[in-house]
Amino acid sequence: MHGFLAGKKGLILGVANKRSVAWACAQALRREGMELALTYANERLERSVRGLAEELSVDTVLPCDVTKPEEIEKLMDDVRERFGKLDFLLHAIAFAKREELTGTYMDVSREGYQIAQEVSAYSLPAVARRAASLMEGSNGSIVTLTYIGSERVIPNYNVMGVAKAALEASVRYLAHDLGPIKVRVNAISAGPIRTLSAAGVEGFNTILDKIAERAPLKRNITAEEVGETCAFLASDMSSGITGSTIYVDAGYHIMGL
Ligand code: NAD
Ligand code: IMJ
Repeated sequence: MHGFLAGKKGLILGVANKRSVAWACAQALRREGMELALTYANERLERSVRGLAEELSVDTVLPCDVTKPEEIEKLMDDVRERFGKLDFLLHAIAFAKREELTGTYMDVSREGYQIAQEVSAYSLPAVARRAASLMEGSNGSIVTLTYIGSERVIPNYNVMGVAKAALEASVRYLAHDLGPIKVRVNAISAGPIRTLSAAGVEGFNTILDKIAERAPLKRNITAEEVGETCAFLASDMSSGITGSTIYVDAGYHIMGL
């Protein structure tokens, strides 16, 4: 298969359904010739993810709930067996309890804070460490997804904003750790996209309207645009970029007023 990712092998964590940002990334990576493995978080998602994998002629579909260390271990063993090496890892995972994503941040519970951090932030170093040994000597690339709620206050994003701040800091520390073995680590800060993770967010339509009004490009972004940037960061075209957060947000983040 031709394309600028031909010969590369990638692992994608975070496909749930057709709307998932990770699915748009998978499509772009596959189109450019990358061989892929997809994971699903639990049995409820297995059918959906297997169906999507089939659409892209991806035949490696493996379970991985990132809160279970033995599942991460098993995943990387299976990837080693299947692929022998790894060139790319996409981390597109976030979770907080729904009750934490409304009201004041101040009222965050100890448990709610821990869960958001564990699933949305700790999971990156947890998978990166195990993926890194498979990436040695292959100009590897690791990409995660973040949101501007890590740097500015977005009402209701609350504990997720704090977890994304930790995630972005992790990108920098991981870039420093893995630079010597030529593995790059970057984040894409995406504008709002209507996915399962955005469903039920209070005032989501109003947020989309405000972005279209204020962002330099006067519109919202698509999951496909995130997919294209993901393919760029996976490719050797981005060989000089590591530790960065790249905005795919129609320019919204530059605005002051
Ligand atoms: P999504 O709901 O499709 O994806 C979230 C994924 O996280 C799902 O596949 C889910 O299975 C997975 N997940 C949750 N808990 C997990 C666990 N314990 N183990 C393994 N996987 C688990 O929604 P999405 O919008 O595509 O989200 C993907 C990423 O993009 C998230 O990190 C999100 O914060 C980020 N993001 C989304 C937006 C947006 O507006 N949708 C904007 C910026 C960044
Ligand atoms: C999420 C909450 C509040 C405001 C929000 C979002 N805005 C956007 C999102 C403005 C764009 C989506 N986003 C960037 C996320 O990272 C979502 C993470 C998320 C969503 C849910 C919903 C369902 C649930 N738990 C969740 N955990 C994390 O139960």
